[in-house]
Amino acid sequence: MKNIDSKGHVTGKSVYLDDIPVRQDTLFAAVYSAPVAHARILSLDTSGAQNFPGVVAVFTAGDIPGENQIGGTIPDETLLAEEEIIYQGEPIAVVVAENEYIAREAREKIKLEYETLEAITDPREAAEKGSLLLSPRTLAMGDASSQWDKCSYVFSGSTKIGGQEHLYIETQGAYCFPKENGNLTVYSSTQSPTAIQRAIAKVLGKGMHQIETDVTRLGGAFGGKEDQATPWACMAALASSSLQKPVKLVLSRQDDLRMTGKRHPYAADFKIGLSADLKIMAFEVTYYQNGGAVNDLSLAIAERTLFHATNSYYIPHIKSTIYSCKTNLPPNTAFRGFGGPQGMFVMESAIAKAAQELEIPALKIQQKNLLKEGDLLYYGQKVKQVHIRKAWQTAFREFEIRKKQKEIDDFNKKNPLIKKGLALMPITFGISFTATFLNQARALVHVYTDGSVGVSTGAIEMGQGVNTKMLQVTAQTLGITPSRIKLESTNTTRVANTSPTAASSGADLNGQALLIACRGILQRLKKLAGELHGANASEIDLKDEKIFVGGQFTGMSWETLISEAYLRRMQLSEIGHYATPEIYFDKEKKKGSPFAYHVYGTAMLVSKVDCLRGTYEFEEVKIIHDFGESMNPVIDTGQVEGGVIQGMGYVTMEELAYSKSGRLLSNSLSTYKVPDIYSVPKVFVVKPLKVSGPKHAILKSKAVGEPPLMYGLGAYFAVRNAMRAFNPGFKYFDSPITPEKVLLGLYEKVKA
Ligand code: QUE
Ligand code: MOS
Repeated sequence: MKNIDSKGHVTGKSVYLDDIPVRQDTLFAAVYSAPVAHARILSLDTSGAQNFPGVVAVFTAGDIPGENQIGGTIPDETLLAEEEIIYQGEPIAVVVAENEYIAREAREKIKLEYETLEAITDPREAAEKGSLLLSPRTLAMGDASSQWDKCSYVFSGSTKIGGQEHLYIETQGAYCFPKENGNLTVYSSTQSPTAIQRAIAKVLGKGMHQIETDVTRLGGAFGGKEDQATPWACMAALASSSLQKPVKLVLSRQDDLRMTGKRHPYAADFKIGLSADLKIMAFEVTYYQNGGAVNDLSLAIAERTLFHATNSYYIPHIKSTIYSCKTNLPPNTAFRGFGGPQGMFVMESAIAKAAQELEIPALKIQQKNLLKEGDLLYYGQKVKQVHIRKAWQTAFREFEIRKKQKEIDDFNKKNPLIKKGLALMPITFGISFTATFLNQARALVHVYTDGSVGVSTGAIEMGQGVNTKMLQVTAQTLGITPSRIKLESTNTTRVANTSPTAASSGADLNGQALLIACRGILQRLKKLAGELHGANASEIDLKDEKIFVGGQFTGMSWETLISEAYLRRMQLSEIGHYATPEIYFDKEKKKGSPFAYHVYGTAMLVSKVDCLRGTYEFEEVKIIHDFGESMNPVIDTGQVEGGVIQGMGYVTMEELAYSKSGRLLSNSLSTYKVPDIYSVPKVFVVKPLKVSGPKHAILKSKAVGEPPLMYGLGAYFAVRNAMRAFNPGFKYFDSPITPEKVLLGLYEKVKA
């Protein structure tokens, strides 16, 4: 099954927010935002903008009829700043004009007087000053502190890992229409239509039932539109509701880069203890998460960092602590992996450090400590159907790792200025929202009298192919051809109380709900077909649009059966509701089984570093990935490929730069470099691990959105290993490992 959107995408016919035909009386909004990162507002004068020709209105905090509050998890985030500015780019006013050019020009006329306050941009500094979003949290198993004496080797170190810009192709935006009786319809580029509905209701002092959110598809999101699509939709709604006109607000790329949060930068301290035979006996880690100015999703993200602190390894004694630090940066937010990459990076850094000190390849330590069936993860979950060893061994065999390493060593001996490096990156990633209540979904199916079918779910199509998967579930379950099925937009009026499409679980949760809905209709149809053909419902099959009794074609088609069902006044619609069974987490005891299952895999990455210039490329990336039983190998392989490249960019070339005063310096694509087609490895192989899929995965096809990103972390270690062949003692542990840093590291003097 091809992605049902591919034709629309390549012919330019797919409809995104900016493609919705604009009603003639539409007004356009631009956001006036904070020029500095931390300040007390003394006065705000919007008259210059108000009087600008073509401007219709300017809105500030005082114009909000409901609550000036959009915090998604805790109420700590204003829609428009009131007395204090807490990050550069924080929205202060919304200028509404006849067109967006006027709105953007007019906002420059706003006058703001303020008293600058000291800005914090560094998470360690924030922690020292007690600037935290929440008191530090700890997860533990065993007693790490009592183990150090018993270990043969103990190493400690520190590392930093940078943030990452989402760079969805479609920037943030919303288009809001006033409806009768104070109701509103908002089109938004969001992963969380219900969050938008809820926030607009709160800001306008309305009921959620008065707000309808509708989403056809997004031009990418990667977590950046989970919480942070909300402000723009609320601003458009505020203006639209007040002026009773359609209002469109779409961020320019520069505004988007400057105003929105990114993946959280982290700093971390670690201590790792190993036995003589390289078993990791104890691990202690403290993370400093750069949360930005408000919570957003930082606390949920911190939790996932703790859950992924051990990556794919069993460690009997471990203690992990995280400080979610409040800084004067835009609120950092969800990004593919959701805190997992940072946790796993620190674990791999600790192993790399130990390997370097012991003068052995890291893979010896990695291999010795991989999880096995029934091992207890330190948060209390027993791993079942654990495939990490199988993935590792398969990669070792199929990619001939030993031979490859030998080739690389020989190459490095012969070439003084070009060095290659190999790294293996195993991944183990938990699937489910860690907040159990979010693991629910609904789907609505209508069968029309001509036998065609309309499907609505809570899933947002953001390029990941979830609609194609939903169509497959429907076609397979009802036994009809895909062309009869339409995937409707995601709309809060048709499917209510949706969880964000996030946590890699969009297809699982919505697919299971859809399966339940389809089976409800199917059951009634089978009963009817049984009555019509003098058979039991259990003997009926619907396949290829035909009705079978005991495997024999009855001569009746799907269309005829539906029309018979309608004439008998049968219910041809169904809502399916799904909540992932069994998962739980006890916040008091800090133990539980939060994940429906884990996704496993192993990547081999080979880098080639030019030791004169500090530049590098990747010769090979080969992956054994656990798809379970993929329901769509083309889509799923695409998710792995995209995720790996995004992860490689994260730890190699993508470098966010802020000034000391909290201004984003890398505020355009000429100063923030992302991977392009030339960054793709020369040899790029993704092979499925041959395993069966778990029952909680949709049709046993495992979640695939986030896990592959973490393979990309291996790029950092592959470059490092190449650098060590040139300068064995260099100590660099921070990510990203940009060409500039590589060059410095290559020529760093080794202390005796
Ligand atoms: C509240 C939460 C969670 C959340 C959003 C909330 C939560 C959680 C996720 C999540 C996980 C992985 C992702 C992602 C989101 O979102 O617990 O985007 O990749 O795990 O509002 O408690
Ligand atoms: Mo999430 S980082 O939107 O899956």
